[in-house]
Amino acid sequence: MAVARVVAAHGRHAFIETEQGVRLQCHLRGRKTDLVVGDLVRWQPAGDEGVIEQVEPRRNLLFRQDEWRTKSFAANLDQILILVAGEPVFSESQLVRALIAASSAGIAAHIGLNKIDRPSAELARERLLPHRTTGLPVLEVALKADPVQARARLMPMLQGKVTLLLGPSGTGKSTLINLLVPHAKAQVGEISQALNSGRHTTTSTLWYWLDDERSGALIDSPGFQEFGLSHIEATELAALMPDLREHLGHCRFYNCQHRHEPGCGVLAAVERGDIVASRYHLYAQIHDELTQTRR
Ligand SMILES: Nc1nc2c(ncn2[C@@H]2O[C@H](COP(=O)(O)OP(=O)(O)O)[C@@H](O)[C@H]2O)c(=O)[nH]1
Ligand SMILES: [Mg+2]
Ligand SMILES: [Zn+2]
Repeated sequence: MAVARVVAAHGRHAFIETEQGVRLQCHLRGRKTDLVVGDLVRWQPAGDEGVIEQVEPRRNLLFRQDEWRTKSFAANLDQILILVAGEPVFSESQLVRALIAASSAGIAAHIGLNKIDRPSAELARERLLPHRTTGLPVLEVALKADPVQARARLMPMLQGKVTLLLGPSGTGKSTLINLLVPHAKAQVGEISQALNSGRHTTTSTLWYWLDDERSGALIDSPGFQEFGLSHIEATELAALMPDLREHLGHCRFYNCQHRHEPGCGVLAAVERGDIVASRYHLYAQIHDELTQTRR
């Protein structure tokens, strides 16, 4: 059976791309699972459409989960790029949540700071400093104001890789796609038309090739807001935040939750200023959420 890649998905319906580069509509046989962009599937032709018989095991899967539902972004990723800007002001909580989800899924992350032509970039730069300090790459660009430089800064990181693009709306994701993806509209025209017709008017997650050789790809995805982390264990949370992780292993109690315990190495690091207080507050906030959520 031929193997193909899912380039757009809606539940058990999907667009796949064959190894020859042909895109066609498919549906998944049975009720096994939902399809996700980036999935590799085994399929067979059925009329002018296709039937997916099997989803290959996923190398990784990025998803968010709240009390009520799980929403997958994409599978089999090399990395994520979270695009933020000085305006609209980004939520540190959302950014941290996306980074925690990526870390938990074993997916490398980069941050892109867009609109550095604007005075508001200065404050954003400052807010990103704790991330930069943990070794997270922050690439500064002005996708619209200086596209040549933006391309030069982003392409080396994107080339030959599958990258999921995330970020709040209004930060420049579409601008990035249009700048870096050749024939972006043509690549997904038919697909977004089909997926957005009828009742499914939400914009969808879509796969774009970065080059004609089809070696690198960008996946554009909505849904950065409300980044639920119910799938994370409260006890593993600290290890998923690099600046906290660095101070683990020095607590008096082996099962320390780093909240109010005496002799806690993390709290001591916050005292000393080695962990930024606002970062610790986010930890405490998410930790509360994870210990209170009904499982
Ligand atoms: N000042 C400035 N504005 C930009 C830049 N890049 C994008 N924008 C603007 O930001 C707005 C939102 O961009 P868009 O790509 O639609 O963001 P999306 O919602 O993330 O897809 C648009 O008005 C863009 O023209 C930039 O480098 N500098
Ligand atoms: Mg957009
Ligand atoms: Zn502790």
